[in-house]
Amino acid sequence: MPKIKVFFLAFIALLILGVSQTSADWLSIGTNSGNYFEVASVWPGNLKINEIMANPLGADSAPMPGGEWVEIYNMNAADIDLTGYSILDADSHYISITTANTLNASTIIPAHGFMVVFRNGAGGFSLNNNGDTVRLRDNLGSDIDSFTYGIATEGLSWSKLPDGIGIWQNDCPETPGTPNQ
Ligand SMILES: [Ca+2]
Ligand SMILES: [Ca+2]
Repeated sequence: MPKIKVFFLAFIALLILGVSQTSADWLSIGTNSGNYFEVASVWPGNLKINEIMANPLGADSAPMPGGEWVEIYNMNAADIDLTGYSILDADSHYISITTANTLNASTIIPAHGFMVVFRNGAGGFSLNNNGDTVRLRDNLGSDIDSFTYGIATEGLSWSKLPDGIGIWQNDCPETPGTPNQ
């Protein structure tokens, strides 16, 4: 067999091994489906800051369900546990995502679903009403999404339209835990 052919076959073999290795890595992330393409869509980058209530009616530091909050949208086809994730403001003050400050008292964000994280009276963390940066940090300390907004009108949201993939718009009706409008 000519050398070039041997190298070519070796290359193809490596390619196949590489693909199956990648497939195994995705599978190790874990979903209830063996479908490669569905599994491959599960990654933290598919978690998006989706709506920001920086200037709520009433006190901005009020306990939930009042006060400031941030909605996250999960573009993955699988539930993800956000234990250890946090929301940060421009000053790097942060709130950790726990069962005590989420809308449904759960750290699990459903597949193609929402999670609302409330400031819930937290001290240092605050979303300025005349502009701020919101960041979503994962459990390994990496910022996986961020958005810098401008003026926040009282009682109205900064929202991504459509959810997850859309353009940010201000002065939207608040829709905590439901599709943006
Ligand atoms: Ca505020
Ligand atoms: Ca919403």
